[in-house]
Amino acid sequence: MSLDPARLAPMANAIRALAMDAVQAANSGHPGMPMGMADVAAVLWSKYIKFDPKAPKWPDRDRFVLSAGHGSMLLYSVLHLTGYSHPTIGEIRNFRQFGSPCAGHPENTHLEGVEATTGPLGQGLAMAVGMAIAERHLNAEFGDALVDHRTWVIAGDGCLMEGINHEAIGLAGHLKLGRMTVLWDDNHITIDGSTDLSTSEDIRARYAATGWHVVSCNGHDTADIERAIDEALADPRPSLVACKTIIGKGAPNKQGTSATHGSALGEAEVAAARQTLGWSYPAFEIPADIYADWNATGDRGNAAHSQWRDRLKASDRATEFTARMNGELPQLHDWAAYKAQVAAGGPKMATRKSSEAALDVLTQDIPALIGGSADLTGSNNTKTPSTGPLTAENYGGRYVYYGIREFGMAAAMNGMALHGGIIPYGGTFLVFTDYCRPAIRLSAIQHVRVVYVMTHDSIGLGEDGPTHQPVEHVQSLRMIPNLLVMRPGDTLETAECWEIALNERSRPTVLALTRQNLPAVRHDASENLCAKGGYRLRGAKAGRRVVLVATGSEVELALNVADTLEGQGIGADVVSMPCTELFDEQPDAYRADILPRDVLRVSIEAGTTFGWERYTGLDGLRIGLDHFGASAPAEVLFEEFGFSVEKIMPKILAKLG
Ligand SMILES: Cc1ncc(C[n+]2csc(CCOP(=O)(O)OP(=O)(O)O)c2C)c(N)n1
Ligand SMILES: [Mg+2]
Repeated sequence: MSLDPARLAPMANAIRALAMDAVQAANSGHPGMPMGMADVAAVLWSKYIKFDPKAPKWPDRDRFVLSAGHGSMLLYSVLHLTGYSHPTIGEIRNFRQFGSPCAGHPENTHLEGVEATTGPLGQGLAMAVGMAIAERHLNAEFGDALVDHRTWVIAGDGCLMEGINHEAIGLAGHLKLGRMTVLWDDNHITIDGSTDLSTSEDIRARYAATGWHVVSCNGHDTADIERAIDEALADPRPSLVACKTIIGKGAPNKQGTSATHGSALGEAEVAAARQTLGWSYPAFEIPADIYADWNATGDRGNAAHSQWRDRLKASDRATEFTARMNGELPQLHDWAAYKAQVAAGGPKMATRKSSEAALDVLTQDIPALIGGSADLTGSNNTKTPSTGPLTAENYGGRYVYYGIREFGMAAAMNGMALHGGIIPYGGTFLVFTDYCRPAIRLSAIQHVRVVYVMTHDSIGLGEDGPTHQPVEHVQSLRMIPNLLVMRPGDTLETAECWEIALNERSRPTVLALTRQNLPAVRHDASENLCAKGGYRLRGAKAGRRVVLVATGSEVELALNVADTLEGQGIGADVVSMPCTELFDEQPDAYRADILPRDVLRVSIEAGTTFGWERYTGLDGLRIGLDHFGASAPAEVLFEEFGFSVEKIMPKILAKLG
């Protein structure tokens, strides 16, 4: 079927008009990209994207990601015109105003139809790779009848220029994600001007070298766009469709220049654009026949959806599939027994090993768990017998070898979680959270359940030295809102932290885990005490004058310090604080009981002390590491840097006076 160019032109102009008028009304925003890609969008939704505005979340819809998130008005226009209940025209009029779901950049929490929060360039495309992985995996598991959709991306020059693009397309090419199509807004313009200012790269050659199919088209010739997309769909590889466009197309004096990128066109230019486009309607008014043509684009998806519903009804796996897509956890058969066994005691163990032991059980019971590591599988202990490799030959596997692509891994995990049906976890060294921090931040903004398994969490990793030893990382991750940062102190706490992370449906978690062995510090699994964030691990025996608050590997040290204090008749509580965020959410009375003000409060954590004043008070004592580590065996480093009973005792005694 070929589309009718005469019908597509006014449909595209409706996007152009809404974009330039909304940006003009807000006097803020980006008209150039929506105006430039309007023709491509009209073709894409008219013929290709499978969507149902009446049921925006049905699991077998195509996923569309606007990676060039600054062009948000393109997406808002399409959602409105195709008949999603939101955004309304009123909400579009309020583009970029407080309370409007039409935020400056698309936010997945604001509108159905916005599959991912985008704006940080490059990450949208990288998340789409995760969505495409999720689709193939669930297809392998549930079959064509239930899972059979595509992933579409609109990306700009910026998305392709960012470093993460290399990681993302490398992974997609390797995994042969042929159902992924990227439409590149090849307009030769970025904010500073022509792309000639900053790049001479042969993007087509780079994509081809990475295992992608590449095709070009004139992004303003709808028949040519159609030809190119048809070719992309026919090719088994993931496809890059280079759409040669003019940024701000339709604004007669500004099109083709960066002036249209990120500011209102101005009243005069908007009026001139109306002339040029032959668009005689007032701002925010769309003629009924154009609405009707846009609305009709949803008919294909609506029909596909109803056929899919029939197939779901007929499927003997309907309940399982629906629960899975709803993100529900199945019954955990062996978990309680596992925790009881751990509480009974065991050998000294690194918490990365404790995490592996927990994952052994959890991956057996929870098929949605898809693991992976950025080339540190043996160090992160992320692979279990239940998770075979997920490869181009076997998408049914449950372990992704992400390669040395930390940022790409984190973004792909966001995409998998956004897709639904998958709970992704992935590992690297904690110090390299810096390499994926922008995606961790997007996990938090997007409220997705992603678990970061970050091992080698302090100087305790030893000989690899300061480049590999996290110092500021735990504390700096705690600063990210809506992110749980957990530093468990033994095998039981690690199990509890995993349990919390998996039950958190709208928050990501970072697990900070040790390389070095730790003894068991708790032997009662009757209540998940980590869920309180911090709890009294051991109460003072003598009159309490000190509360020691420690996390992770330093809990053992705190217990030893407490023993020594008690030996001198000084009562000391030991508080284990695996997760400050959860502790902060406890009632005042609980927190006051755990951290009383009338005693000396001492924090012990092998990381920056910055921020621990919140728990020790300014008059408390903070034992930490406010400088980089060194290359030496772990025990030597702990001793040298003051993490020993002998070095801590005099500081406490001096404070007690
Ligand atoms: C990671 C990141 N860096 C910088 C920006 C700021 N920024 C927004 S759009 C843009 C230029 C993008 O150029 P292009 O993708 O070609 O978009 P176009 O101007 O063609 O619409 C920049 C630098 C951003 N949003 N994200
Ligand atoms: Mg551009």
